[in-house]
Amino acid sequence: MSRGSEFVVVANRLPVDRTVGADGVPRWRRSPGGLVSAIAPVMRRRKGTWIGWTGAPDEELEPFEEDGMELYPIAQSAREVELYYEGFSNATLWPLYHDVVAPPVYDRSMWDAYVRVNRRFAEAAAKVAARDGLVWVQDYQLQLVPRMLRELRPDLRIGFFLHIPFPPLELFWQLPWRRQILEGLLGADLVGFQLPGAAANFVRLCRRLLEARYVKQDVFWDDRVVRARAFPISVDVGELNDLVGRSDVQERVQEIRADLGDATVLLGVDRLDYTKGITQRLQAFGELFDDGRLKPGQAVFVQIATPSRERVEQYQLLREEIEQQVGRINGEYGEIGFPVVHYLHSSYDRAELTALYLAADVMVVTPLRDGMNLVAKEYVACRKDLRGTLVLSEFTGAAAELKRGAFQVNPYDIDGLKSTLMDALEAEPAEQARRMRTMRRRVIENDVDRWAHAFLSELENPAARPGRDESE
Ligand code: ADQ
Repeated sequence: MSRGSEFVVVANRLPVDRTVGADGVPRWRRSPGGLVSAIAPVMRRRKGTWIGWTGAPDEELEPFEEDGMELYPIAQSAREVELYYEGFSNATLWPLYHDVVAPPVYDRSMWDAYVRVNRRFAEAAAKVAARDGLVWVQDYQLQLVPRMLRELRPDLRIGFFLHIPFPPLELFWQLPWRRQILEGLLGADLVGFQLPGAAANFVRLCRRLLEARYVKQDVFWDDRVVRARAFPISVDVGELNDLVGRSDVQERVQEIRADLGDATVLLGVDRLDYTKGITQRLQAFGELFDDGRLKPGQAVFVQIATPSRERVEQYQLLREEIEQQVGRINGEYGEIGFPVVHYLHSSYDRAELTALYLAADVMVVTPLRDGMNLVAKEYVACRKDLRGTLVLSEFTGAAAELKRGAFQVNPYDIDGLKSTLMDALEAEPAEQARRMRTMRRRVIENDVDRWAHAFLSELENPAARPGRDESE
């Protein structure tokens, strides 16, 4: 790495997971998901390096190569994982940025760890990036990196993308370290958000909190122009298309359908997270049986909820609540061998997930707040057959693009959710096809490659456009 990398990605996690091969030897495997598959080709083309954590505490590893990518591991001690990752990232920023649907924890030792770990990432990026290189920092765990990196390496072009929502001023204002976070982000040349509204929140905060001058979504800071823009992320349509075409996947769809009987299948696929609205959707589904609008045998709900952030208290409480709910509904309406809610904790591979999407009649996506929600887009990308309906919360980023084809809901409105579930369940094939076609057009047109390309071209082509200052 003597001349350094022209392209550097900085993310909390490396794009690989540890596995054990058939021979018992530990190996790395590329992590599933669109972000990695969109960025990996760019990494190979541009001699890229990815800086991130392996996911194991107290692990010091030398840089290594995997799948054509240079990987640069960053160590985190067990205490740092507790304070920086589980603490400031996931107990402070995550709830604050998701409409405070759970109370954020404000703790100074968590903040100190956040600063310390962000600095470690920034120093690594400063070390590996080539002169005038491009650095792309990902997500809320690393919001201080742009500024720290700029101080170390003013020659670099720095982009930042936030995968989660960016809150309105009234909420962000709570944060004791609001100024530092904002100044951290302003170290970038380009700050990307999922939606234009989030970019607008950011610009408004720069004006109110820092008294920064701005024109439209360009903020003037430190003799530089920082662009705030929206780049709605998407899914790898090509990969999902290939999976849908596989005979083993199609066979698996038949098996799943046969196992579930004649019932209409509703499906939820989420990380077990309080922002996803899992309790609201289960409550609505349960009440449809209470009201007699659904009968056992007529509909089943398959809820896949992968455990996540299990050491954070709010996540433990949520898990207990959902387990009780599922127990109550099944106790009331299930029969031996035929539960009405199938609640599964496993993490599935892409093929099994695709089979589940294809087996579902109604995909239920009801977050209370979500930056985008890729599950909704994956479902649409898989439904080449133009069957199935999507129930989609208004509070997801995906709703901005899919609202015309989806059955939109406000997940806080349980009666509304119940009626919408029934509408989606009862939609005729012609209506399903009409809606699905509308949604597919958007998803196919704007897939994850297009997203990565849009962000990187904007970052590479700085448009200096001095204009009238709207803040005056
Ligand atoms: P998440 O909050 O994790 O992402 P989401 O966008 O739905 O939410 O992505 C989840 C991904 O994990 C999907 O690709 C899904 O297929 C996969 N997944 C979920 N459950 C799984 C399981 N049991 N087994 C295997 N895979 C599973 C954050 C933000 C979102 C934003 C994304 C991307 O919170 O708003 O859309 O980043 O920017």
